[in-house]
Amino acid sequence: MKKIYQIQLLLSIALFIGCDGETLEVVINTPSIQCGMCERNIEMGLSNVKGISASKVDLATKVTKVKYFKDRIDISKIEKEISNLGYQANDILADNIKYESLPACCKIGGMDKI
Ligand SMILES: [Cu+2]
Repeated sequence: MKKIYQIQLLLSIALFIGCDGETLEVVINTPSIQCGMCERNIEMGLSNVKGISASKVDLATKVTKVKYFKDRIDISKIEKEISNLGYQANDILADNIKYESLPACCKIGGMDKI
């Protein structure tokens, strides 16, 4: 029984890679995220960006995993999109105006003040 499970797992990995010709996944450091609202801000914001198929923010490790279509968008544009949402993405600093418009809890150190 265990063997069947392993074979199925291998098959599903192979299928995943096989169907994955067009999409890539990148892990972007988003060190300025503070809380659950930040997670939603980024995930909701990126869901509206053409060429991005999925994103998942991990608050604990402060990284954002992004799946994207490589022929429609690239990493530097994704970084820019995250910056435009008010958050740092790798070496790209957050857009200042957008950052200022974030709720206090989403600003750096904001969660310490609550
Ligand atoms: Cu937040």
